[in-house]
Amino acid sequence: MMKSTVLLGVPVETGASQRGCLMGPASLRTAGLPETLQALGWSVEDRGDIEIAPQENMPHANPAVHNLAETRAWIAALEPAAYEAARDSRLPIFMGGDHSMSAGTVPGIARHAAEEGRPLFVLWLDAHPDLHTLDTTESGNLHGTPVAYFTGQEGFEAYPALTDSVAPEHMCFIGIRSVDSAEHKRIQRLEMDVQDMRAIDETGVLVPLRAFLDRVRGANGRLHVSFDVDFLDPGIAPAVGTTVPGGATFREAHLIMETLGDSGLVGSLDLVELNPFLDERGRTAKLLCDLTASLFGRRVLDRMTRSFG
Ligand code: 5AB
Ligand code: MN
Ligand code: MN
Ligand code: MN
Repeated sequence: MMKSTVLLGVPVETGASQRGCLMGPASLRTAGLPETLQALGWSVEDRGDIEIAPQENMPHANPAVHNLAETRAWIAALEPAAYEAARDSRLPIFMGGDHSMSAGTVPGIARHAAEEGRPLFVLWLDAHPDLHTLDTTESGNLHGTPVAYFTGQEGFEAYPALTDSVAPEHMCFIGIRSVDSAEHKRIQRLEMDVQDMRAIDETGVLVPLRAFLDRVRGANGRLHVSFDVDFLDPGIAPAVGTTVPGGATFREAHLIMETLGDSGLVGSLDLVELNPFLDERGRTAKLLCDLTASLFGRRVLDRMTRSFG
């Protein structure tokens, strides 16, 4: 189990506003994610891409909602696949795919955590809190709904029944800078730990991150990290359909991943919303590989030692 990872490709794009996330897993492989992790001493088992069968249209009372049947099928397929990946490896990576996939990966990880007798905590690195229900989403793009679903909010009768949820107080959001009013109300009602970009400007990323990691450690928790490409500033990560200005810098993102790696608390990772159709010569995919490497133990001094040794 030590330093073993399972890679699972999740070519879902039906939850997003633009097409292209379907190519995300291929782009991460082309950028060298498996080899990067192997070079850091990890054993890598690539389980390929998960598939779903073609779906019949499934209407909803909220007419904006679309591709509901596909999302439902992805969740149903992903929950057991994520559970098995967590059972079989130290730190599985779910390569997306749009963020609707986390409505499947997080509940699967939560089931594994419950079996271990450990509470699951989730770090949501994103410009958006993804806290819509099927009734409140205005765009109807279901990549805006996973957190409301897996924290057990009402309004998800059309998604698979949730077996293991994440407690709202076990969430931490960093990078938030685009919140819809229904999401804002939910954040206040659930008293969630939401660090917007202003908080990052004021204190830097380490103050809220360390406080959260202390909570995870204190509870003997297991930590899932969900990394949405739009967490990053669009200037360094153009390959995403939902760009919002003022995102995390290159060093803020690496510092978060290095600190997460040092903590030893992370048990699973989603890499989501990469849209290779919008990338520039693979730079966003390569950046995601490097950020993942920071989480998996690559350190600047080690690199220097190697390059000068
Ligand atoms: B992402 C928005 N709140 O509901 C909506 O990229 C954006 O997974 C959702 O964070 C963004 O459509 C979903 C306006
Ligand atoms: Mn385990
Ligand atoms: Mn997201
Ligand atoms: Mn987002």
